[in-house]
Amino acid sequence: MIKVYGFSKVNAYARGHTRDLRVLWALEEMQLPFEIVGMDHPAHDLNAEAYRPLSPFEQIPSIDDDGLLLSESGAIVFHLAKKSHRLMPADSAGEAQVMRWCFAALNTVEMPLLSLMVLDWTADGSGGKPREFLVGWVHRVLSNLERWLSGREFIATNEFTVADILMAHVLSSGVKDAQLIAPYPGVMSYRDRCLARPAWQRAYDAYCERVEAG
Ligand SMILES: N[C@@H](CCC(=O)N[C@@H](CS)C(=O)NCC(=O)O)C(=O)O
Repeated sequence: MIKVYGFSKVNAYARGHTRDLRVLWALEEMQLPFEIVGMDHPAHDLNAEAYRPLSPFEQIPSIDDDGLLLSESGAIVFHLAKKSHRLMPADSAGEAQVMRWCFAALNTVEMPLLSLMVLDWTADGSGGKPREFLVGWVHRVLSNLERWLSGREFIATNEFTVADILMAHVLSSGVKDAQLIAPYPGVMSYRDRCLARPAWQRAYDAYCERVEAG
């Protein structure tokens, strides 16, 4: 049985947005059986020596799939898709497109969104040039995404894939300021279409019931 290491307790700001939700969503979509190992962030469960083989950077999510230890949300959902033959095309050209968009979600899109979020947490509010630069970077990425999504239902192929899980999660958890995404109706409706899936709702509701804020 797949063991998923996910939060049991995490600070209130992060609760509901953490990356274990990507894995839990994928597992719900794939209908794979799993058990959760709850990790208490304030109690430093992630920093335990025993956890390092699963997650070298002491982070969530990770999995133990019958002895295969994996971290990195992108690697985990990709592995699960290959294993279950779900949310992944059977042909290698289709698989390459899914891989392309998994990397795009985590590298090209998440990077500017996360950088801006971190600046806004840590800055004194004066903004200035660094913020102006990051906002420009975010708009460049979102406007290109808007163009790509025009006439497309999903990001990588005609079907919903694990790339959509990563992209939709990045576009929801990575955007704290609704004004940033407001000029991109195609991106917003794509994100909302993905988040309307029953598997996301089930994963999110179970997470909210289980994970404490602290
Ligand atoms: N690149 C990693 C990032 C994982 C990550 O940032 N996890 C956060 C939670 S969403 C975490 O464990 N933070 C706790 C910490 O770093 O102490 C992935 O996609 O899985």
